Amino acid sequence: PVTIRRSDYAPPAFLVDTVELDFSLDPAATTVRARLALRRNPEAAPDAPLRLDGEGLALLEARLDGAALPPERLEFGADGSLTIQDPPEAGLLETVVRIAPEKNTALSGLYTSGGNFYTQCEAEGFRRITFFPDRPDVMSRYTVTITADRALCPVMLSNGNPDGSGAAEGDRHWVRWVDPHPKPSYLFALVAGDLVNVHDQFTTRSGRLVSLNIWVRRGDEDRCGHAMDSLKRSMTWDEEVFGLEYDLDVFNIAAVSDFNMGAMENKGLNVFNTKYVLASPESATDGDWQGIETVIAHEYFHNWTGNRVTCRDWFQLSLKEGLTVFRDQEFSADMGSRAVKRIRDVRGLRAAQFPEDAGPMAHPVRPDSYIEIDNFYTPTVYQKGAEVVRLIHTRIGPAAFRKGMDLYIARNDNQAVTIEDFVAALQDASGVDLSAFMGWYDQAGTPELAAADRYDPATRRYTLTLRQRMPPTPGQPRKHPLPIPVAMGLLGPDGAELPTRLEGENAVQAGTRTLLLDQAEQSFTFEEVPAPPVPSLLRGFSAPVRLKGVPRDRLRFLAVHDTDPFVRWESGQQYAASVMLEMVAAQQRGEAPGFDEALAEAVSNTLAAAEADPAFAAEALLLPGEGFLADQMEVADPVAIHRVRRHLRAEIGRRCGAALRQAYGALADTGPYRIDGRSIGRRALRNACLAYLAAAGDAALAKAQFDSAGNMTDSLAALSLLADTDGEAREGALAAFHARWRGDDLVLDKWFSIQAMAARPDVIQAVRALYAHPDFDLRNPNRARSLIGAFASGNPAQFHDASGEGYRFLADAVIALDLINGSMAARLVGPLGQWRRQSAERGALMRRELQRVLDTPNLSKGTFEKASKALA
Ligand code: DPP
Ligand code: ZN
Repeated sequence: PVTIRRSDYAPPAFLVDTVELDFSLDPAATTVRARLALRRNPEAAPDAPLRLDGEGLALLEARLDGAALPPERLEFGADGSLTIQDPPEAGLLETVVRIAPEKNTALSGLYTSGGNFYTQCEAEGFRRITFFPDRPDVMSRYTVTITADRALCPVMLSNGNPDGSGAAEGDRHWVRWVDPHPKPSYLFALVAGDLVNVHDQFTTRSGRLVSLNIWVRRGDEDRCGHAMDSLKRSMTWDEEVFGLEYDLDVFNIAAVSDFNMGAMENKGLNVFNTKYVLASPESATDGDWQGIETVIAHEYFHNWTGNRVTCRDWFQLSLKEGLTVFRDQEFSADMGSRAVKRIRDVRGLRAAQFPEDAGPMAHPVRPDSYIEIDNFYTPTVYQKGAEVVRLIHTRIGPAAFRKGMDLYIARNDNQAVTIEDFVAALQDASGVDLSAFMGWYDQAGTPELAAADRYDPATRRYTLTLRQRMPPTPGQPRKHPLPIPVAMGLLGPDGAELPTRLEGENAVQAGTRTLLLDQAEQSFTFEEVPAPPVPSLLRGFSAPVRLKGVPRDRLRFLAVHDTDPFVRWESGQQYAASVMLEMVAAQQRGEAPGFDEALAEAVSNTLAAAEADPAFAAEALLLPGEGFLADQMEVADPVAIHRVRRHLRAEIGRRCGAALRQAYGALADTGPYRIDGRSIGRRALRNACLAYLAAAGDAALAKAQFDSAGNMTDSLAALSLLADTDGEAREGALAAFHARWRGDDLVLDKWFSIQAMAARPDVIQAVRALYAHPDFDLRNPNRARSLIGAFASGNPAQFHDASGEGYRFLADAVIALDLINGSMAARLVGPLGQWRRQSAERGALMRRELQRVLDTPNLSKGTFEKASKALA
């Protein structure tokens, strides 16, 4: 497989101003006629060849300006591409190809799902539909005509606005779609089939009436309300916050149950995984409702950050993804509790991105090279990319950021640009030199931040010294310091926030201020500090770094007193993590685990104050996750971590039983089911209490909740606790859940996941049995993730079982899946790559399985890249 390098970028040889596509749909044999108005790119080398990407296409016809191209002018590449010999400077190239959508199990290009047609073209799926320069810097205007059997495909959709329809030969009919906006091929979409729509409308600020439609299978119409509401809220928010309006007369969303990703922002025709569209109170959890709001917003926001202004090449992926995640995070923060949203996002970043940065696939937010671009739709490109945008936002402030965004869009509209173009706009609008921030895009790894301080009572000066250090990552042995905005404040001995004045400033500042650490080490001296303060650092998690070495007494103090809710939460978590890591060490030495009273005290305090903000209290009650703890150990010990966490939960459940039971009872919902922030927070808190009580041995309460639950959140919370237990209640609940929900794929996914993540010694056998279950289908990405992904990523103690059986299962599944859908297989192989963090024995077993994957004939290049980099 070939490595593509960012430094090799060259402009496209030919541009395509317009594309006309005629589809004649048939599941077994679809023909695609493409007319490309080509011209040589004045910015490319004058003799660059006319090479069109293609993959698995059967070419039926090729004409240039109306004349058939003789075979000697057509050169086919081993990768499926087509090169036209002696190309003209400009001309109309017409090709006809045949493809078989029903055989397309990779779900990239044009495929069928439940008898309907869908496309997925990002990143390189368009070449599986027609011959084309399939790269984002070729932007074209598309006219798409679709013909199909009227009964099979009553609905036929593509990008842009509708432009006519009519009868065709026999039982067929046609529709035409015209997209007035130039776009790259990865934003092309086609959806056709027997679909029904939920309709609404939206009037933009400047008066454009937009028809909104969500297209689903018959029977799913009544589960689209939340997605539609989320869409309208997103449209309003983008107008109000960024001044960005929708630019077509229709906005279509189509939901499909076979989908590799969460959703896709195709111009005017978003295609969504059903998971992020369909929701009813009975079938969706609170997490699902929030996921829908976020993903709908994310894809909608791409219309400007991604579609109108797109990426020059795939190395710039974070230009659209990091920025759009930042925008959807801000949207969700505005729709609910900003503090809780931030806590959740940071939790997610640490669970997925920090380990990636510390593992074999560590890469900068803007990677330098790749073999398979699908492997770079990562937490680093998305979540860390969003953090980097946030850093700049923090550095220049919201008003300058908005000015910078306006400038970015004004300068780059309808163009394919780079991350430099983005940073340049923010720099020019703010007047702040942002050049050093490019380091965040180009350097992989998570910086470590440490603080030391000194208070001098004689001069009342307080000096805070901040240090950064960055461990090496694959291919980047040496790192340079990055600019780290450290939002901070000082607390007095009584816990009150002190006003601050830095040496050289004339006036004191109240509240949070931001220090910029841009050297390896820097000292900041505060004057007129009345007493030795406690510093509160990294408020709101102002940079994606690991803050190390805060003493436990300060963590306890900050957890109670800090004015910043993020630091309050964080300090509690860090305190618990430090205690738990010590318990893990004791466990490894064969000592009794012990118990730190402060943890029970913290739970009691949290419960006592929970009424003010139940969602925050629920976050504070959760102990640090097993992955988070493993990530802080030199050599992880997943089994010991799991035991310690279980032990601690049981102890807390026992010691705080009365308070937990009392809170559990008081939080019971009496009224109708509601999904507002407060109701969601109350359910989260109540279920956190239930989890502690169950850990302490009270399975009856979980069973009672399962039997009486009126919504999926409560039902699933109880079921996941029962799944950890032994005996009849467990079997009965799992059987009842299956019987009730076997017709609902999204809910059945949860049934698989719960069993895959259960804390039981026989999970591997159970997972193997579920793999053979009649409801399991390896070809459906959601189902594959729900079993294989949930087990390998969500059940570290069992996945890392000393027998190596967990590793063997994952490798078996990856090898089987690679034949069907290489991109999904590559995604799932990841956990085996973390072998360096495991003991020598586990590491050897993991490497053996990686090698077995690598030795498989005809491995997809994506899985090859993941497995070979993991072994390197
Ligand atoms: N569908 C993916 C996303 O929206 C890739 N663009 O992030
Ligand atoms: Zn995106």
